[in-house]
Amino acid sequence: MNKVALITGVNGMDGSHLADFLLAKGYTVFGLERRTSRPNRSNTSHLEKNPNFHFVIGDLADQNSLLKALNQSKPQEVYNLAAQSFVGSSWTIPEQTSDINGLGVLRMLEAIREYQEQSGERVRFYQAATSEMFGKMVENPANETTPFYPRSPYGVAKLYGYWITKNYRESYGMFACSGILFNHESERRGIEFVTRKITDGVAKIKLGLESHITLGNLDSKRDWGYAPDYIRGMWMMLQADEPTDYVMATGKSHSVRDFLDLAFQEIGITDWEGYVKHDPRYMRPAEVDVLRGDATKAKEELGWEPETSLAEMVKIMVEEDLRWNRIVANQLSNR
Ligand code: F7E
Repeated sequence: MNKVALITGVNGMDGSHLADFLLAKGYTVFGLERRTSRPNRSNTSHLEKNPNFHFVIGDLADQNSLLKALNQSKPQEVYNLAAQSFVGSSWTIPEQTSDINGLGVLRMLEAIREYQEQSGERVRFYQAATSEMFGKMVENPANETTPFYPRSPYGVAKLYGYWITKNYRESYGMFACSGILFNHESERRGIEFVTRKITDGVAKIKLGLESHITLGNLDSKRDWGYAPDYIRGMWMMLQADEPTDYVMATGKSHSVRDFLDLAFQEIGITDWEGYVKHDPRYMRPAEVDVLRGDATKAKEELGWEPETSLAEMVKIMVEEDLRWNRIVANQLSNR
């Protein structure tokens, strides 16, 4: 019989890539979606007619809706990818960030416990933890034993999600694990994140639609990988014999400037300084200066490794943003 998975945050970058990945593996996939007057399905509209894919209404802020979603979908695997995922906004809405990214994980774990008890079925649970938990980086590169030092309400809330997942594994013997994923990006990334902001901006500059990109701190460094590689890692974690936590990273760190170099190269510009403006609005009250991960455990135990280089990923993202911006520009000029 085909496996069934429930994905929270299915409309996001990771959720939509994971849905594609699991459907290709023959899963039936349920995607948890919050009730809104106009759902944002820009990453998932292609799934609407797939007979093996179903949206299910639910919210990490509403415990009972999670139990209902589990009863409706009857999954063997639950991937908790829903979150307030933008670090910058976590200072503006710290309480909501903590509620969803922290307590939301607890609500899902409790719902799974209840569902398991009622149905007699076993569920494997994946929690989307993050390199933001390392924040100030006590050790570089960071691995699964590195002490945490979060630098934002986002990182602090995610740390609760990580610990409660570990605690439910140890308290109740649940198959529950966290993927401590370093930054991963794709052409489906939200436009507010620095990578997509840059590739979209570069595409608009190339097409004559914009004259510059406005950014904050260009010196911060991130360990950037390609999201579909990390999605494969999430799935591998839930196929393992034993539940445990894994760091997933490329092991290489690049600055925002390096990313700008690669993106502008794609449109034939080497001297990009004149195209980038600075605005202090995009600076953070406390910055994570550098992130770099050591994914040796995932490589040795799961055989996981990232396959796409940063340059390849930037190329994919710029090409997709050129394609998309051309379509929008043509539509506007035909009006
Ligand atoms: O910022 C700097 C900014 O917002 C990256 C999320 O997936 O990865 C992501 O969090 C860096 C920061 O991602 C702008 O200050 C400069 O140092 O793209 P970001 P993030 O904060 O690293 C982690 C692993 C997650 O878990 C998160 O959910 O870029 N930066 N200028 C800027 N950042 C933004 N957004 N916009 C700027 O204009």
